[in-house]
Amino acid sequence: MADALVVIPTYNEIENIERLVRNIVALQRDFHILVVDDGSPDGTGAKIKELQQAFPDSLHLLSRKGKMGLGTAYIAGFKWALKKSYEYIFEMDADFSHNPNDLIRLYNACYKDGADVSIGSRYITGVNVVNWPMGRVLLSWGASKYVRLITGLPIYDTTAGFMCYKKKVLQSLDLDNIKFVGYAFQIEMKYKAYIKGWTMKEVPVIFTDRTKGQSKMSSGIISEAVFGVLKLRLKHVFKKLT
Ligand SMILES: Nc1nc2c(ncn2[C@@H]2O[C@H](COP(=O)(O)OP(=O)(O)OP(=O)(O)O)[C@@H](O)[C@H]2O)c(=O)[nH]1
Ligand SMILES: [Mg+2]
Repeated sequence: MADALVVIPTYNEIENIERLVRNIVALQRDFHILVVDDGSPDGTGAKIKELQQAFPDSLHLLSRKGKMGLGTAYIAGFKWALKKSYEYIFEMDADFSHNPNDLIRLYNACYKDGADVSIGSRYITGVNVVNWPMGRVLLSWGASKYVRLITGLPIYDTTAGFMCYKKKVLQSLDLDNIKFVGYAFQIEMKYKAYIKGWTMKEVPVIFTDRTKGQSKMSSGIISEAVFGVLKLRLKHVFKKLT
């Protein structure tokens, strides 16, 4: 039985998902996969069901009715994972922004180096982002700086979505009380894990912009992050953060 599960939220990723699944299954180490699909109109969920014939033990699907946001998809995936015996639970995008080979480096940061949380980080050594327009790079890099300043979170890439959590970390967080859905979700999870005292290690990765499929970025997601971070900090100051 594999000890690692990669949770991949999908919405309309038909152009990416099969290749991604095959890449992960072909890795040296055994990773199981849980795709959390929000009823993608392009048939991403149906494609996973088809691939399950080839990978019945390692590929799992959680189908939800409609698009409910990245944050709630991860929470549903984490809850699913905690009912099984996985020790290492990963977050990963479906669009090849995250290189599947880096899963092993994230795994080792927890398994060998003993971190409780490992983070695939774009900003440890400058800015390791390929193909993003300058405006988007500045937004993301600036957002990470802003979050560090406000929260004191000792992480360079605070909005990273390529991560590994040890089971005990997810068990220690009140998953029903995670409030945010977009980038702020990533910040909230890291901040709450940090406050609990879990150790975090950043692993440098190169992030590549999607070449296939459509982006789901929106201005709502950005403003949630800007104000959400202030809210998190204030709640912690007033000891209301759970
Ligand atoms: N289940 C689910 N998955 C989602 C939802 N929104 C985004 N995703 C998935 O979350 C991952 C990240 O979303 P992206 O659209 O790549 O967002 P991004 O990385 O900020 O933007 P781009 O890379 O520019 O597209 C992808 O695998 C998406 O398919 C959602 O509402 N539900
Ligand atoms: Mg993306």
